[in-house]
Amino acid sequence: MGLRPNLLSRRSAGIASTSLALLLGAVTAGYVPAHAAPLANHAAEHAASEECEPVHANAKARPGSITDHDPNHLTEAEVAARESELAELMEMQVRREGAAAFAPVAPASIAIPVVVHVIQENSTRAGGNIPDSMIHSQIDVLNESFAGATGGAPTAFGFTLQSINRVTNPSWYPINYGSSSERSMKRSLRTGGPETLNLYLGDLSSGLLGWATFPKRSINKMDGVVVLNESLPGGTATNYNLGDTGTHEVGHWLNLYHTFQGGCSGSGDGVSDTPAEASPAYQCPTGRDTCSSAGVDPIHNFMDYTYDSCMYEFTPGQASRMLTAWNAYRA
Ligand SMILES: [Ca+2]
Ligand SMILES: [Ca+2]
Ligand SMILES: [Zn+2]
Repeated sequence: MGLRPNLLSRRSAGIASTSLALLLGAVTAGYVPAHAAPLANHAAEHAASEECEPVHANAKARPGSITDHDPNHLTEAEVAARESELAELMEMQVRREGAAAFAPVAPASIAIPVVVHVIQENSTRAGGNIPDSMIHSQIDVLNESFAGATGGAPTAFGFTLQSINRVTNPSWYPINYGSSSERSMKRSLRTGGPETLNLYLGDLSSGLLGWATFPKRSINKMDGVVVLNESLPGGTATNYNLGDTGTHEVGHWLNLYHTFQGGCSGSGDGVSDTPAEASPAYQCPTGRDTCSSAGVDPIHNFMDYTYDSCMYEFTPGQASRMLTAWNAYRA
């Protein structure tokens, strides 16, 4: 895809409806991601298959490109439906197991098994053959990020690499967001239960940096995280090659919304300690404050769209939200 690496920018999102796609944005004017189709179309396209969940595309694109489209942005109705489902699941679980089911736990006490699927077109680096060392570094970045070692709050999660599965299949490369080939890939490769993080690496369609599925009541084969191979530490995706696309996408997989979800009004991202933000922040702006409510924009948060070098934290509220979701959906 000719759009790489200059177009790499994981910022600029939009929500399709079911998975989170990070767009490697293009500065190219008028560039529209292939999956930026209207939500209704997306939903219809997926309605035929039970394995297709509404994906909230967490597309990241370059500044100035598709920022108006945000194919990854959930509508307020979608957020409301998800929040209501979570509340219901929590209530049922508390009834069954007591409030202890949602009690705090020690940092990094939950070890998430990670199965990495390296999708390749051929055996060359350009064909997706990235070295194991990059994958090990990505796992390190996840562990540091979620431990709060880069500046943020510690979370309950640690990550353990379970296996690296290399698959050469030109028909799955690049990984095409929302496509039948993506579904075929996941149906063939996904392993483990709801607790297992399946991480798919490859070149991605439409300049995307990555996408992920949110947890849902019934975890199916589509569950997982897709990340641009060259966004891993040491990769060629300039400004997005420190591994934070992986961190951001796993944040979605653990139920976090973008910090700019809902803009300045309403419940926003459902987290009280992330100041509301009107829109995604790109690069690493100084003094950005887009909502009159308290606090400056959380541009250093992993769930915004800034450069990898600019994002380094989760908040205690996000850590709590992820643990709740883990207990409700994945434990
Ligand atoms: Ca917030
Ligand atoms: Ca503010
Ligand atoms: Zn996102």
